[in-house]
Amino acid sequence: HAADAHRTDLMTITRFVLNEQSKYPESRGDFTILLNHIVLGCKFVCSAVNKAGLAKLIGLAGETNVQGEEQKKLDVLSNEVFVKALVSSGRTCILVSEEDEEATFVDPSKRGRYCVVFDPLDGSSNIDCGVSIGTIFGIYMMKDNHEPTLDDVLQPGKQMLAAGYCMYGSSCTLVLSTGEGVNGFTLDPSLGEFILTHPDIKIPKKGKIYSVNEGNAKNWDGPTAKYVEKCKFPKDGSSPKSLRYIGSMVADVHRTLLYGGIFLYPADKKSPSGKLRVLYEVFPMSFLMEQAGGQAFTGKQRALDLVPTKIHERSPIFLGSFDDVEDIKALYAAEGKKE
Ligand code: P6P
Repeated sequence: HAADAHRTDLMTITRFVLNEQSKYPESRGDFTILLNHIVLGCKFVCSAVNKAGLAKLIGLAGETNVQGEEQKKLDVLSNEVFVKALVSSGRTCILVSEEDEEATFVDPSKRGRYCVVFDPLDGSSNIDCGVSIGTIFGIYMMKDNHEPTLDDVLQPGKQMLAAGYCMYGSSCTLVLSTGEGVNGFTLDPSLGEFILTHPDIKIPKKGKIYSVNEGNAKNWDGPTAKYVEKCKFPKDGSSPKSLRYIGSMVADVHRTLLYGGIFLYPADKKSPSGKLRVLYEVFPMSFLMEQAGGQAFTGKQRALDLVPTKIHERSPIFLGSFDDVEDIKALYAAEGKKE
C-alpha cells in the first residue's frame, strides 16, 4: 500500500541528498557529510530552543543554571554549536557567522573545500515570546585551491551551491535547495530524523499578502511607498492585499514561500542599505525564492548578482512571488527613468 510504503520508505534528508549527489559521479560525499553536520546543529538548536522557555520557567536560564554555570544566551550557544559542528566536519575552510565580527579560517589540519555563511539564530529577540525563529545558511565552494581568503566568501549569491533555513516553531522544518529546486523536511523527534514533507516547493506566481514593517513608512523611498500604497488601495479594482509581518525573517519567508506574496525589507532614510545582511540572510533566502520559481530584487538589481565587499554588509531586499516582485521592479525602473 502507498501509505505503508511511505511509512516504511523513510525519505530522510540524508538519503535525499545522497540521491541528489549520486547524479555527480565525481562527488565524493563531502557535501553530504557537510550537510549532515549542519543538520546536527539544527537538531541541537531545535532541542535547546524548545527547552529555553521551560528552562527560563524553572530558573535554569537565569543568571546561572543549577550547576551554577553562567547560562549562555541561546544565540551565542547556537553559534558555538554550529562552528564546532562545521569545523569537525573536516569539509570547511571559512565560516562567516552573524555572531562573529571576523570570519573563522579553519585550521589546515581540518580544512575542506566549502565556505559556510550562516546566522545561527535569526530573530532571537523573539524567543521570549514564543515566536518562531530560525537558522539561515548558505554554502560556497572556495574559488581556487590556494590558501583560503575572504574573497572565497565575498562571492555573488548566484555562486552559492546550496542554501537553506531551519525554522524552530510549532514543528522544526528545514527547507533546502542544492540548486535543483526546493524541498522541505520536518524533524520527527521520535526518530531524530528530518523527513521529506514538502517535496519540490514552488511559490505561487502571485500572492495576496505583503510583509513589511509599516512602522518604517515615514522613512521609505518613493517606489516602496508607492508599492505599499498599491497593496492597500489597488487602482485596478482588485482587492487589497493582507498584511502579515512576524518580524522574524525565517517565519515571514517560510509563509511567503508556501502561501505566496512578497516580503520587503526596504532601504530607508535611517538605514540606506536596509537592515538585512547580504551573506547569511539576503542571499540564502533569494537563492531559495529563485529555485522555487519566485525572484529577489535589491531595489537596484537581482539580489543574487550583488557582489558583497564586506562579510556583514547589508542590502535592501524585495523577495517572493514572481509577479509581485515584478510590480516593485517596475516602480523602481520608473523612478530610475525620472532621475
Ligand atoms: P524589524 C530579526 O531581528 C531580523 O533580523 C529578521 O529576522 C527580521 O526580518 C527583521 O530583523 C525584523 O526587523 O526592524 O522589522 O524589527
